[in-house]
Amino acid sequence: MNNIVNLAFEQRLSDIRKRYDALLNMKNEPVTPGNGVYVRYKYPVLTAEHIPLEWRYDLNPKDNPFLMERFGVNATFNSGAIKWNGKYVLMVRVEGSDRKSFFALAESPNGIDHFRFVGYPIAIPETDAPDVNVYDMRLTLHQDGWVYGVFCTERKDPDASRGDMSSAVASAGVVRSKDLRNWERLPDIKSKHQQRNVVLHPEFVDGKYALYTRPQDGFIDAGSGGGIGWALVDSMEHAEIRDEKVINFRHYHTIKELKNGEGPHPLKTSKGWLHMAHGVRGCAAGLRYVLYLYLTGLEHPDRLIAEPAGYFMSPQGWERVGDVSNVLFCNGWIMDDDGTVFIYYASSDTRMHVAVSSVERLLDYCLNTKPDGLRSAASVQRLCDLIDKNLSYEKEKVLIEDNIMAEV
Ligand code: M1P
Repeated sequence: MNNIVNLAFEQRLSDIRKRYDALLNMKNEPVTPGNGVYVRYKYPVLTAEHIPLEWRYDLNPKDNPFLMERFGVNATFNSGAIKWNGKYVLMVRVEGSDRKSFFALAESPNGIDHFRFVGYPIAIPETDAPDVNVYDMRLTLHQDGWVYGVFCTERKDPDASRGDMSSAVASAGVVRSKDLRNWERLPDIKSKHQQRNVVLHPEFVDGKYALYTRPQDGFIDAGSGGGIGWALVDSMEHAEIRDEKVINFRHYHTIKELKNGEGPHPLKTSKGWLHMAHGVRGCAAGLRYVLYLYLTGLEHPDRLIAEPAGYFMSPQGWERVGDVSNVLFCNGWIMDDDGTVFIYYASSDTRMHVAVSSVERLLDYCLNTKPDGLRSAASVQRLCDLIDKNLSYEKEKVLIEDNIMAEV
């Protein structure tokens, strides 16, 4: 019997390893021609199936004769990103089948495939008030030399009524590191509102640390918080958001009418700070999360320069389906020295993808796409202007071609 079990164990392990190796070594493929702004890649860069076998199984046949999973992973999504020692590194939100999220690092040599988890999951030191759930870390290599990770820490609402097992309080937790392996926990950022999607700007502004914030009335509801906020704080060791002003507003009947939130920290470009954010609207099917871009001043990262109408990316095809369907979320991107931008986005709170663009293209998109006119008539006008432009260009082309023919 033991022999039979052992043979079955070995066979199953070999099958599982083969499948796992094939997944990790799979080459990704660009989906061309795309829309000219970015190119999506066909396969997700990380899924629950990418979790190392040593994390999921007890590999000792005596203790786990059926070779069953001992630790279930539900999803790998909403990842921070950073280029580190030449590798493309993601700080992944891993969600166990017990619904608790935690962080783990995955890296790739080229940014588009061969991502693999490294080392152990990250043990985030706790504060005096233990976190119940931690997620959505944004990584910022700050001018002060530290890599900061700002994430959402969630705890049960102490004012929840008896029997209410859902109400929670969201705050911004902070860790910092010099090697991405050892993380020092700093006090949570103090704020009079609940906060999610808090992001640290990479440079000092007026000698202070600058934060993108998202004040919200409740755990889910951004309510009277008008959009993405901006706050300067003296120190990250005892950060407190006192004066917060909204720098990117929500508007009626737009892709971000219900709420919005800063994505990763903005990228510094020759034309200004390039921001990625998510916008949320409600519909009969529930909430719909899309990604959008906006540009702010180099000297004044809190001043809007440009914001194209509508979304930059929306869930497509099977990206629309998952644990929380109809969601794209991005909290990590990497800009290479040659201007290539790797956009790491999650679909439907389930898996991670990559799309590739360049600073030049993203700036062109931001500066040459008209802003939202906020009315159907304005959209029609925008479209008619484009059609007119194309028709007159066609005429001009015909004239030029006629002239050339005449000269010949
Ligand atoms: O489920 C969609 C997203 O919902 C929240 O984002 P926001 O605070 O902007 O609504 C977060 O829980 C996020 O992790 C999640 O992807």
